[in-house]
Amino acid sequence: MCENCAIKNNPSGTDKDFQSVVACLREAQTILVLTHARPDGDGLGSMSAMAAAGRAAGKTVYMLVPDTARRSDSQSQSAVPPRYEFLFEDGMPAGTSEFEKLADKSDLVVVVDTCAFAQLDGLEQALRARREKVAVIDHHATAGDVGSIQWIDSSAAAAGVMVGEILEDLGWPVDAGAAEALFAAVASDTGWFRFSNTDPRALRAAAGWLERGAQVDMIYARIFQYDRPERLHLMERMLAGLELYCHEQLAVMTIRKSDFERTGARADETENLINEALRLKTVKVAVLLVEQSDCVRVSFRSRSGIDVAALAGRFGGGGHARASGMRTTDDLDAVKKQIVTACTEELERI
Ligand SMILES: [Mn+2]
Repeated sequence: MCENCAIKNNPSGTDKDFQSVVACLREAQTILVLTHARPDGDGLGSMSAMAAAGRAAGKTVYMLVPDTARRSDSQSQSAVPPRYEFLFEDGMPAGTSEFEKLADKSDLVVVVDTCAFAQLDGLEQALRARREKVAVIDHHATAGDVGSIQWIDSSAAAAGVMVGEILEDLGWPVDAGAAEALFAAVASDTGWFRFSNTDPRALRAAAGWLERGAQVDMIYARIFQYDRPERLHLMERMLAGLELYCHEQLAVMTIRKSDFERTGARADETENLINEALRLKTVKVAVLLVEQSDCVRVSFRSRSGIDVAALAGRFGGGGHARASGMRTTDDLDAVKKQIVTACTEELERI
């Protein structure tokens, strides 16, 4: 079923790329799967499903999440945010310090949901040194050259859709747990099937995961109804500081170090908060600036007409047309000013 949509609908990736990744996975006996730093549901769900299915197929599979940022930015114990811990009941992913050891034990290193060294904190050198055995599965428009084999399909709603198609082709067993991880991946990146990237390919894949036993209400509760009061208080402060520009078409929000200190919220608890600004009917572009210990992280979302991947690109970032991001070590207020100017130019153009 999935093969029908997998290959024909990927204008930016090719059938050959898909087949190359499948062939490497089939051949490898020991595999290290990793995703990007500050991981989201798509990266974590894709990684978890690939590990579970690979192990069920008799492979040895290790998982890893770069965690150098975590040490400075949050008090949490792991690079995996608590709302996604249910994806790792059989064991948590390793951290950056174990990369070389695990990569050298593995025949294949698979990077999911990113193709940018900027998202793989602290691993660039070690990955480059092993490039010949690195494969990438990603759906971001801003592609890098992390792997010697790469299947990049920017038309895929989530990396989870692509991983599902790969597992289907490999014939690796996808049990209820793996199906849940894939569903969580796609549900996260589509905002629970609300964003414009929601397409028949993603919905058909999701239906298949339900058939395999994924429990939708449980996944929803674990991802979206798992907040601590600290996160709601952080949101309260963020909304209190909401600024609107360009006839209310541009929404800008900030979360400062002092907001984390006052509320006790963690850096990972800012995930999805930017979407709150899109409740406003006039807003076409939303920007959230988050001040962290060593940098300012900026997220962009757009509703239509504006390519925020290009906007973030002006500041050295990237991502998707409707969702992108960047990082800078400049002062938050100075960056905000530059971004408001850039967004205003874009909004005046359309
Ligand atoms: Mn993704």
